[in-house]
Amino acid sequence: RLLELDLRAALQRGEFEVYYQPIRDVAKDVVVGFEALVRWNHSLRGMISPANFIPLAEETGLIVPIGDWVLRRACIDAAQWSQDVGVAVNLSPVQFKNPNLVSTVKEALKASGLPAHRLELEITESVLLQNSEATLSVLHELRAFGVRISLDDFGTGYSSLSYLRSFPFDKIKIDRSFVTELATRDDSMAIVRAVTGLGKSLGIVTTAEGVETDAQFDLLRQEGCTQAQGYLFSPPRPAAEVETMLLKPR
Ligand code: G
Ligand code: G
Ligand code: MN
Ligand code: NA
Repeated sequence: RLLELDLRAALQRGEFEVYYQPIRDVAKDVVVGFEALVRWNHSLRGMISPANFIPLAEETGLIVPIGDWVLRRACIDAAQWSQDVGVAVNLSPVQFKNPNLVSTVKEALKASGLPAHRLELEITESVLLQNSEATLSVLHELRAFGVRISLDDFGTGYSSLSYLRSFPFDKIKIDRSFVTELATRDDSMAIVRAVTGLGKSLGIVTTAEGVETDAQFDLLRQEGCTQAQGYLFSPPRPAAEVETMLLKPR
């Protein structure tokens, strides 16, 4: 069983690593960015998925120093890439309770030299659920600074549509669960069509997550979805492989 002590030790020992998954522009069929996804390279247990330690990190508050580290690492990495593509970093709702979030983001940009417009912060609907006034002001401040804000896992939480009115998101990420059944279920197809249409009407980029087949990709292109991400192109890979992923034709 994982313990808080293990997480603290991992941070001190530098056992966390950031992997990157490419995000492709559907119409142009080129890589336009990468999502940063943390991994724990445990000395005894090998690579541990964030699904297995993020919940504990959130409960113990350690997601704040871990999330800060991921953010700084991702900005430093992205500033070194040969192309000016974006980098998307996931933010936990717990990180919004930290009054230093805005200054942490500004510091990470300044220290790395990464222009603010290349950083995207991915938040889930649950972020907007908690004390929304403070959260909204943080989001507005970040956006005013030039950072882009994405709504992650769209369609899986509660009253999704109202959130699109509460904040001017730059991007909607269509949850994998809808994309998986795109070619096999009419209702999933209808939902993806509605969300891409919504994105077009509102002037918001749409990104389909979890694209695994050519059939799914063809349907997304047909519907005018802006971007796609998934195993069809590449799983998340170590930072050293970013340049190879940038060059890889589909
Ligand atoms: O990378 P995937 O392999 O297994 O990630 C599983 C889950 O962990 C996803 O929901 C993803 O959003 C989350 N996750 C991955 N990296 C981070 C991170 O740096 N911060 C936060 N808060 N969540 C992350
Ligand atoms: O919650 P979030 O969207 O941040 O999580 C991204 C998660 O989705 C990561 O765990 C990542 O490894 C996973 N993922 C990315 N592409 C695919 C895919 O094509 N299929 C599946 N099953 N998972 C994917
Ligand atoms: Mn995400
Ligand atoms: Na997601």
